[in-house]
Amino acid sequence: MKVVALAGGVGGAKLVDGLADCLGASDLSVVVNTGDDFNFLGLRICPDLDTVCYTLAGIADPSTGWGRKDETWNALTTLEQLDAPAWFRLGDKDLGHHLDRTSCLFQGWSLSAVVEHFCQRFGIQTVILPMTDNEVATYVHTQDEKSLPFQEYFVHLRCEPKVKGFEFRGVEQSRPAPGVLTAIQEADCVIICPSNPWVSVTPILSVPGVRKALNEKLVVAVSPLIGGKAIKGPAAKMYTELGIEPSSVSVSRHYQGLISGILIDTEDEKDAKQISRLGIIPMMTNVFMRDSEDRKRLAIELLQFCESQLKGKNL
Ligand code: FO1
Repeated sequence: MKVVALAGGVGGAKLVDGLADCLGASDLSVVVNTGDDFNFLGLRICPDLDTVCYTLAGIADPSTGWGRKDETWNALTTLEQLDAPAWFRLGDKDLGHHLDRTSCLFQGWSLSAVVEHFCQRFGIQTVILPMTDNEVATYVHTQDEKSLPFQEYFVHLRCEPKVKGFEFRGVEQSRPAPGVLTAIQEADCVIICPSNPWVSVTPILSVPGVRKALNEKLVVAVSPLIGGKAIKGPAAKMYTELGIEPSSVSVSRHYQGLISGILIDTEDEKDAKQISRLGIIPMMTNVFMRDSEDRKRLAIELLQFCESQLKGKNL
């Protein structure tokens, strides 16, 4: 079965890791959010792409999910000594990657070419595609009338400001990166990973042409919320601040018209009826991924769910 996964940060990377364990390299393509990308200290940083790449290369920091394992922090210490911006913590190994990417982009490489080069050098066989090669920047509009670049909100201000809405600056003029639409067109099913629906998945869906391509496909999501709480990150807080109850029903509603099924946690069994009423098939399982066995187990269950839906729809 050919699968495309739409992924954001750490939750997305974990599920992609499980899927890569179950599927042949030519059967999995991952389309990654680039709305979180930004310039810091003159370097181009692509956090979600790096999280997915580091995870698949087996070099991600297991304690944070982002950054490199066995990292050292000499450059960061120097930045702190110099009173330079150090709120975004870049480790030494990670920095090497940012230096190379920035230099390649400066020489005229596309972002997808930079990612492909990294994958070749670090032994990643899964196809990893940025959602676009154009610059798109997520801004968080806050209830105190500010418009914050995503990492400023997420890391510098620790998600403290109350959100009012989101903007994906540049997305209307962007084009899907080479390979994105073809991967979707050739896929038997598309999986929306348990990433933040507002700031990780919506930017991907907003790239012109992506939603239209998805409308032709079987699309299945995995809820990033368990018992009304986000597994990681500010998704639940965002729902509440936007006046929406954080629940797997709300996640289903978020993707209504796009998905035909959703994996929710057994803790949210009470939501199943309401989700079915939206015309979406819920499946209950343990959605939390503690270790690599959980990642694989969830991926197997998800692929079986997709297969059963494909049979049901005669696709
Ligand atoms: N997240 C943090 O909470 N604090 C950091 O200092 C931080 C640094 C960082 C460096 C490189 C990288 O690839 C990711 C990093 N992240 C950090 C994670 C990142 O901000 C988020 O995971 C995503 O943007 C949200 O999906």
